[in-house]
Amino acid sequence: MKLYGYFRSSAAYRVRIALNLKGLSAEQVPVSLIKGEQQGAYRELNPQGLVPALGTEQGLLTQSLAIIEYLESLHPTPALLPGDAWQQAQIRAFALSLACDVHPLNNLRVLKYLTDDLALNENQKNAWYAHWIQTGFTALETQLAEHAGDYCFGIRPSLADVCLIPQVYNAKRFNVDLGAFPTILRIYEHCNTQPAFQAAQPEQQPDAPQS
Ligand SMILES: N[C@@H](CCC(=O)N[C@@H](CS)C(=O)NCC(=O)O)C(=O)O
Repeated sequence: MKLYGYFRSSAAYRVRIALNLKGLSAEQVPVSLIKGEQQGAYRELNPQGLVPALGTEQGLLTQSLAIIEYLESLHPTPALLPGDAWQQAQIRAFALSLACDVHPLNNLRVLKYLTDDLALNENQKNAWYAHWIQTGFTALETQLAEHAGDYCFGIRPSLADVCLIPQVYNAKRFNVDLGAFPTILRIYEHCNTQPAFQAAQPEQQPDAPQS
């Protein structure tokens, strides 16, 4: 398998965590978003011009959650959607809140549109970014009170953590005030003590700048 990604891409980060939790490996193929490579030859492979994408023997699979559910079907243990139908749906709903309601509003191309086309300045762009993080996280923090343990849903990592950790990483990079979200931060800290999450961190990726 080949994973087309970028070290700072939250969506690629999700897939890296999922691969690591399942003990799977994929050859990483960096697509530099900062250099605009997603608009170049890569687009012939993936017309969406987004990362991640998973190269498989059957072809290319796009969309991080589709990729993760595909991996889950092929390698059911350890489960990222554990439990009965109700529990699985709850985990999926949590993950989708991040992947569908928060992340797309703060994606690189959206932020670039705000600054390059709508002429927002850096402060306005950052206010937009923080607003959508705080709106999304406020709801998730409330929901976590019902089911959080070390992880979003109890004592084992799930698709919820796979989506949450990259989003928190990104929010920190944009200096968003996360003081109102102690449970989210606690889970973030805990996950980052775990090897599968550590190995997926942006700084650990082959295309990350060497310090
Ligand atoms: N819904 C997609 C989102 C993919 C996505 O937005 N990827 C970002 C990086 S996190 C990207 O490739 N952005 C390129 C751009 O905005 O030009 C998924 O979950 O895979």
